[in-house]
This record gives sequence, structure tokens and C-alpha cells, in this order.
Amino acid sequence: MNASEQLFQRALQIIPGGVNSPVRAFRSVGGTPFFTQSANGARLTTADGQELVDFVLTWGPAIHGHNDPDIRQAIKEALERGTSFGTPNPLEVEMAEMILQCVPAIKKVRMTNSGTEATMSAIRLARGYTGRSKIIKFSGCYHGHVDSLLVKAGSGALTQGNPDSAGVTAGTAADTLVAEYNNLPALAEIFAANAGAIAGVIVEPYPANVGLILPDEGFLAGLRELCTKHGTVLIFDEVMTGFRLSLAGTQGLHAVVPDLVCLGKIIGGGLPVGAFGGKVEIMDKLAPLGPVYQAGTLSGNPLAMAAGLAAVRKLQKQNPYGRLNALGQRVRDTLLSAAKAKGIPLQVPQVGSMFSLFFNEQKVRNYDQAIASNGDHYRKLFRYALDHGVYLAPSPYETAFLSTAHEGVDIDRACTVLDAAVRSL
Ligand code: KE4
Repeated sequence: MNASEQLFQRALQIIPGGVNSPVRAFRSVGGTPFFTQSANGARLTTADGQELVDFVLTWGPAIHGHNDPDIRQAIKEALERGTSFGTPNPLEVEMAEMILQCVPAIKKVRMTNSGTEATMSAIRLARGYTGRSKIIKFSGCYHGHVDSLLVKAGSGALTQGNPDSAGVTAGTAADTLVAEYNNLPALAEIFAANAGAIAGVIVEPYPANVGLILPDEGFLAGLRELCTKHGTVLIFDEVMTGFRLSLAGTQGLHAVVPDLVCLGKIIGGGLPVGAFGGKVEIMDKLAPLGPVYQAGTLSGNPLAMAAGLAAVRKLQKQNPYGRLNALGQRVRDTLLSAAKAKGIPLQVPQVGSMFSLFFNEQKVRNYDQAIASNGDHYRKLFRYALDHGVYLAPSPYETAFLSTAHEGVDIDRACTVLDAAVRSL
């Protein structure tokens, strides 16, 4: 056995499935996961010394590539002052000011330690603010492992074949209504059937946990209109797309203003983080001001704040979004031309530095179409790419990410491999 296999055998004895997060287990793509020893730029180095061009980027945070020197320096400087205080600290004020500067919908914000905490808190806040119970989510969207949102969820839940997790009680699930993404008429019917009872709608504006699905023209605006009409809190879960698609996240691409926004990943620069924010009259319902309780020992942790501030300040300075979109288009065009040459039906939805692959004749607009795509082709492509030094997400129900560190030799190398991978199918 090689080093990763030995590590995995040890892990399997003491960590459920050998992993601390299910999607890492390679269960849907076969084989056993490699263990990462180190990461730099666009590359991971495995415990066996193999270098891989990384399109997972720790599931989104590493938009500057791994081990970015500016982020590393910021953490080092913060570390000299201690790791955690349990009191307010200057960096969390700077982080809040920066988030408000970048994200138009956010007028007050609270930090958490994960995206899950952010979405969990946002739906509790929507319920506390409206006094209503029901929440609408969309099939295939994943908002972290929140009980009430593990209903028809994507990402690892879907990958493991249990989009409706065990352990979520019928009572909890009863207050979660599931709608179809990109289907406004069906959503309007759910609102009509539950008049006055919908506290909030939570949506990934660009669903990226079922592969990547792009919003139809007018869908997000229609969503906004329905929520406004029914007095329902519109929550954009931008844990993944926040600071990824633009400094304003989805709001940099669409003139749609949600009531609450959830953030994570990039704003932690690779350290544990989440945040939620939005309208003042909603956020002021939070303890200690209002009746909605929410808390966290390490919320606003100075190391995570330092790393996140460095990551976002670098985005503000570089404004790399045009470059990242060009990288995304190059990968998309490489994959589509190889599939055309091979005569294989392939969709490659792409927005900025995010893309995914659906082996499907038609454009994928919702969950049912996503899961009807050819998973075997994806698994074969994943394996070919990995064997040739390129790491894609170990599930067809995820999204690939690019970083500025991919520019140059790594994107050239990766496109050559991805082209050959499609042609090998
Ligand atoms: P975390 O609790 O994992 O920090 O964030 C949960 C979350 C919330 N909202 C969205 C849109 C997300 O994509 C996520 C987490 N993303 C997954 C990847 N699809 C994390 C990877 C994992 O679960 O190991």
C-alpha cells in the first residue's frame, strides 16, 4: 500500500468512513481518497509526492491558489498576537466594514465559523423576524448540514444517495417545502398554497451542489418579486459564490437584492468561517438586541479574520474576475470541442471561475435533469484526469473552481489532460 492508502486504512478505524466530510471519501467515483501533504498555487502534493492540478480548491476558498503568500503573512502577523480572545477584536470590525463595502444587500453582518452556521442562523432569523414557520428551499441546493435544509439536498448528501438525511425528524422536515429551481409558476403555487406561512426562501442563486446550474433569464428577479409580494425573507446562500463571482457575489451579475445573504469560504482565506447579513430591521432581531438567539465561541476569530481580510483585499486590488472568467471559458471550450469531436453529449455550464460537467443531451436547468445525466462518463473522466495529474471534484454533484494561480503552465497542462480525458471515453 502507498502512503495515502496506509493513512486511509488508519483513518477508517477511527473516523467514520475515514473522512471528516463525506464527499472526500471518493464513494461515488470509486477507489480510495489520496491524502494531501501540502498545497501551493494551483497544485496539491499528495502523501505519495504526486503533484495534482487542483480544480476543487478546498471547495472554493482558494481563489488566489493555495498557500497564498499574502494570506500566509497575514495569519503569521495575527498569530503573534494570540489565536482567540473570546472578546470583540479589531479585525472583526474591519471584516464587517469590508463585507458591507462589497455586498450591497448587507447593512449589518454577523460572523460564524462555517457556512452551515450561517444558513442555519439565517433561517432561524427569518422565522423569528416573520413569526412564520415554513421555509422553501430548492431541490438539489445544499446549504450545509442544517437539519431543516437536509431535505432534497445536494453535494455530499446527494453524492451519498441520501438527499433526505436520516435523523431529521418528520416534524422538522414538515416545515421545509421543496421547490424546483428555474420554475417560477410552481413556486408561485407553493406560495399560494401556504399563504402567510412562508418565513423565508433560501436559494443558491447559482446552484453549485448538484453540478452547476445557471439561472434562467428572469428567474432570480421573479423570486425576488414573489418574496416581496408575500412578505417572505429572500435568503441568498452565497457561501460559494460570494466574492467568487464578483466582489458583490451574485449581486455583481444580477440587479436582484436579497433580504439576507450567507457567506463563507473565501472570506476565511482557508480558515474556518461563515457570515450572514442583510437588512438592519431583520439583523437587529438577533441577540443581544432582539429575541433570536445565535452565538459562537470562535465567531470573528482573529486568525480567520486576518486570512479573510487578506484574501478579499487582494481581490479588491487585483479585480481578477475577467481573468478568472477567461480561464473558465477556456476550460469550457476545451471540453466542449473534445466532446464534439468524440460525438459525446456534454454540457459545461460555466460562470466566471466555476464550471461543471453534465453528460447530457440537453441544457441542465434543474435537479431532475442533473441526476438524469450520465454519471458513468463523469466517473471515467474523473479517474482518467486524476491518473494524469488533474483533480476534479470526486462527485458529479459538485462544481469545479479555478484560481488566478491556474494561469500559465497549469491551465495548459490541465486542458491537455481534460481534452484527452473526454476523448478517452
Ligand atoms: P460549510 O458548513 O461546509 O462551511 O458550508 C456549507 C455550505 C453552505 N452553502 C453552500 C452553497 C455550500 O456549498 C456549502 C458547502 N459546500 C460543500 C461543497 N459543495 C462543502 C464541502 C464538504 O461538505 O465537504
